[in-house]
Amino acid sequence: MVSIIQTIATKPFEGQKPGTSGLRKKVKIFQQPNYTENFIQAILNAIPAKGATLVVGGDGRYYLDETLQVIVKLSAAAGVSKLVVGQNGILSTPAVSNLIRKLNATGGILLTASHNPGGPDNDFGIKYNISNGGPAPENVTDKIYEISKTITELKIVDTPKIDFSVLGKQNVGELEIEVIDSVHDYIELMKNIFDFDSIKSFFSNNPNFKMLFDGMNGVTGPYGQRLFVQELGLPESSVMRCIPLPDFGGAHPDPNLTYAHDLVERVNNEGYDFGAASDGDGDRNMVIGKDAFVTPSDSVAIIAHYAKEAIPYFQKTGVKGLARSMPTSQALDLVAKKQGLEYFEVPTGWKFFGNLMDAGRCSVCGEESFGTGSDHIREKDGLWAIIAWLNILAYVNKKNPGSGVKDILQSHYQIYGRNFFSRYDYEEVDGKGADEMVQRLRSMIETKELEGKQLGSFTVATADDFTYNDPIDGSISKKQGIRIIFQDGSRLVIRLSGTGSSGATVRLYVEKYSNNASEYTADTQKALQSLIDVALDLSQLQKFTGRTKPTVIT
Ligand code: VG1
Ligand code: CO
Repeated sequence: MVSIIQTIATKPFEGQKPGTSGLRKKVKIFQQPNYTENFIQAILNAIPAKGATLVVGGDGRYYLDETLQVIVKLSAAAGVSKLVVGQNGILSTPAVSNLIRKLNATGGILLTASHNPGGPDNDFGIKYNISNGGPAPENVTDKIYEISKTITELKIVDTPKIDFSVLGKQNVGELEIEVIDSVHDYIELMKNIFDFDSIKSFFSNNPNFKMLFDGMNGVTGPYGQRLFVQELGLPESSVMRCIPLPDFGGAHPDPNLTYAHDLVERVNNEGYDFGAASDGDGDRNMVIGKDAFVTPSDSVAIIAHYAKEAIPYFQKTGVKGLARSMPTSQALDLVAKKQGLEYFEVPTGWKFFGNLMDAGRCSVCGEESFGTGSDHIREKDGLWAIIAWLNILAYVNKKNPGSGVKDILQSHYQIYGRNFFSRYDYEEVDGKGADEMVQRLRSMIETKELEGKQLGSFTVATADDFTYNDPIDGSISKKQGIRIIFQDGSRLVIRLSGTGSSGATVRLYVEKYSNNASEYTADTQKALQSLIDVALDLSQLQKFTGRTKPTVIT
């Protein structure tokens, strides 16, 4: 059947500029007539879409269903060959990345605002990923944005509503739509990467070792259920909040000590040895143990340390190099140096790791924002990191029975020293004040007045606004964050978030290194207090934002 393509006039909307990770706005904004249509059309025009195979899915948040129908109508008119969609539109971000690669697809459209809250009054998001499975790089997102600014018409095929609950193929004119099982391919991938047998024997040899996974009412619930209960044979009491809900049950699906407090409390009060959570779309992770919190910066360093010894995937591929985002602590660099590996410091946002991985120069990478991953896909991968920790626990327990998360942390510090790290987030502050604060720091950097300056007990070595020269494609990304590095290697970083949907979010990152073994068990906030004082004083954050306290401390 030949479809009838209709042309509908439209007008550009302001601000359809993809941020750190796609276009994220309040649902109400996406609901304006033609707003979502315009942005999808801009993506399809930018790809271009004729003959394309696209993987489509999201984290189940409110407005997913409506957007899926828009994608079908516009894709059919744009000449897309095939849409591969998760059942009920459900696919985690890592699962989409895997499917794009596995199916040799042209790209994928991800319907998520990740860790931002969902529901009619909260956030929705649309992100485009390219054929390597990773977030579109800036030249592609810039193109999408340019098209969105001048768009005048939409091309649609008006079709009855597609039912995404039924597995199998259906057609809209020339467009084939295949609805697939949301979790199957991803589970297969994990089983090929990790040593599931050794994890299973670890649990059966240690019947008292209990774990708890929190899906936070986000997309990873069904994946976690399948992995931990079906595959690893753990009891149902090992998982919680595993059904994706359109508003995440009113929770903020961000796995950190503040927003995952239900998990943290249960682990503390009910005697769990290992706790883990993932965010709305499944790319973030948090790992905690009995009396232990693993900072994401330590987590990626520890995974890199054990990768080749403990994880079958890296035994096959080797570990080619390591990379972290600029604000992430330098713990990973120490592992790279010891292992004689190349390492890279890239701007915030996963898209910068993709080039390094495609060029075979990076195997394991991470961000301080609970993002950890490897070159098995081109997104960070929450469940991957959680299973990596189980795999490492199983490995370490073969040599040292009874080792828990805390022991693994401490033995890492014994080898490398400890990089104390914390992030302060000031959410939804006044945008103007935040900009002025950053401008003031920038001008202090330009005049070089900070260099050599004594701030508290710290002396500034260098200060800059981070610029990244991509070693693979030569692209240059400027103004990626204010960085103040002290003579003892401690660092302060201040940048504005690129993922918020209203106001500005200021992120302040502090890092201090210690190789004094008597400090390895110290409390992070206490260890960092003097540096935090310096940061608040130097930035005059309170004056510019009116905030005396951060919204979240990690
Ligand atoms: C934040 C994090 C960044 C992460 C990004 C997307 O960005 O800091 O490290 O890559 O979110 O994560 P920003 O610009 O707000 O600091 V996800 O899980 O929301 O896709
Ligand atoms: Co996410």
